[in-house]
Amino acid sequence: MECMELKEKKVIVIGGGISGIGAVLLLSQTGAQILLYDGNKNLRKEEIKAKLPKDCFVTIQIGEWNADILKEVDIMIISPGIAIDAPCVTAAKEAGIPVWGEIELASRFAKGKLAAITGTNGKTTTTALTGAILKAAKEDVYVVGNIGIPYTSIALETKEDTVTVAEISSFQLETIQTFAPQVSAILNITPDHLNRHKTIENYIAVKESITKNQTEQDTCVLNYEDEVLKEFGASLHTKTVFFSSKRKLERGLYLEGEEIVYQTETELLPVVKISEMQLVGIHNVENVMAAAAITYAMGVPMEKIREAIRSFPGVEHRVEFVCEKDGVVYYNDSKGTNPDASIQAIRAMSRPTILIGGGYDKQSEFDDYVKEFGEKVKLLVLIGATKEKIAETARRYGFHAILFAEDLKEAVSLCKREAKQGDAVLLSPACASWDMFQSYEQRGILFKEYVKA
Ligand code: UMA
Repeated sequence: MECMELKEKKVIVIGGGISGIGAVLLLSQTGAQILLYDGNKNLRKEEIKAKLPKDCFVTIQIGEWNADILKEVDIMIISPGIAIDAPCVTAAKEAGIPVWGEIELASRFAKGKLAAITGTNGKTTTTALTGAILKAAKEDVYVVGNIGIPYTSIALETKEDTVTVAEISSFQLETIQTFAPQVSAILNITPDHLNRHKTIENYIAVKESITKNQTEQDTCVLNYEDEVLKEFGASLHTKTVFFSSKRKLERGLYLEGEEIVYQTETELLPVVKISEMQLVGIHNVENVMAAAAITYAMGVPMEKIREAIRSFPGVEHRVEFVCEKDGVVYYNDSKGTNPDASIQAIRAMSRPTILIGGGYDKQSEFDDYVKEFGEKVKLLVLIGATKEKIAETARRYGFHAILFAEDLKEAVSLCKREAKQGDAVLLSPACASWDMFQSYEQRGILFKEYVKA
C-alpha cells in the first residue's frame, strides 16, 4: 500500500510507546485519520501528545478496551508489546479489519535495501556491528528496530540507495505480511518469551518467518551450530550462508585457528583475527561472523568489513571495552543486571579477572554467578545493597578473595591498586543499579569516567 492509499483511511494504532509514536508520525504524513489506543489507564493523553508535533492530529483513547472505537476503522497497527490474541486484536480480526505490526507498516513505505537480524541472543550487538560496517562503506545507512529506534520513525526518509539494518524481535515478526529483507539472519534459537508464544514450536516458526517473503535472489545467514537452524537452512529457498564457531565448513564462515575465514563458492577469504577484535567471547565471534556474512552479501568489500570489525568497541554497557592501562584491560558490563547476563560476561574474559559486583537487591540467588568464577576471577570487589549476600554466597563456595567498597569510585581505585599487568577488570554487577544510580546506563558511564580518570 502506497502513501496515497492511506489517505483519508481511518487507522488505529495500538500502544503509545516508542513504536506507537513512530507509527503515528509516519501515518500523519500519509493523510490518514489517526486514532491511538493504549490500555494503560495510568497514562495521560497529555503525556502522549507531548511526544507528537503540535500539528499532528490524533484521537487518543486510554484505559479499558471498548470495541466501539473500531467503528469505520480501516486498518489496525499494533506495537510489538501487544500480543496477537489481545482483546483489541481479536476484535479487529473478527470485524475483518487488517492488522499490521509497526514493522510491516514501515516496510511498506521504506525504500532501498534491508538487512533484518533476529535470534534469541546477540541480536543487538550483531545489528549494531552490521550498521557500523555498512556506515564505513555506504552513504545512507539506518539502524533500527528492537535496538530501540522504531523502523517507522525513519521509513519515509529512506531512498533507493538507502541501506537499513533492522533488529527484529519475535514479537515484531508475528505481524509481518509483506516484510521482505534482501538479507536476513537468524543467530540462534533457545527458549524465550514462551509466555507470549506458548510453545517452542511457535517461537521457532515465528523466528523462521523472517525468510518467508525472501526470494531465491536473497540471502539468509544461519548458525550451523544450532540444530534447528542447520536443518532449516537445508530446506530454505534462499541463498544460505552458514557460520560456525566450532567446526570447519565446506562453505561459510568458520575459525581457522584464531582467525575467522569465509569459504565462498570460489575462494577462501580471511575475515579477521580474534586478537584484532575488541569484542570478546565466543558468542561475539559468532556475532562477528554473522555481521561479516550479512555485509559481504550486501556488497561490502572484505577489507572494509575487517577494518570496521577491528574498530567496533561493542554495544555500550555490554562487555564494552573501555581502555587498556598499564597492561590491564577494563570492561564495562553494567548491562549485567542479573546473574545470567553476568555469567556470559565472565565467560567472555580470557585473562585473570577482577570482578566488580553487587547492586540493587532483586532477591536473586548468586550461586551460579559465583560458580562461574572458577580459576578466572582472582578478586571480587563488592558494592551496593547485595554486597553481603554475594560475599556470603562466594564464601560458601570457598571463594575468599573479596574486598568491599563504599561506592563505585572506590571500587575502581581498589581494582587499580590490585590489578597486575595481564589482568582484566570487569564491572558486571549481576544486579540492577537502582540502589546507587538512576539506571545501568548511568552506572556504566560513571565507571568509564572513573577508569579513564
Ligand atoms: N500496551 C497496551 N496493551 C498491551 C501491551 C502494551 O496498550 O497489551 C501499551 C503500553 O501501555 C505502552 C505501550 O503499549 O504504553 C508499549 O508498547 P510496546 O510494549 O510495544 O513498547 P515500545 O515502547 O513500542 O517498544 C517496542 C519494543 N518493546 C517490546 O517489544 C516489549 C522495544 O523492544 C523496541 O526497542 C521498540 O518497540 C522499537 O522497535 C524492547 C524489548 O524488550 C527493548 N524487546 C524484547 C526483547 O528484546 O527481548 C522483545
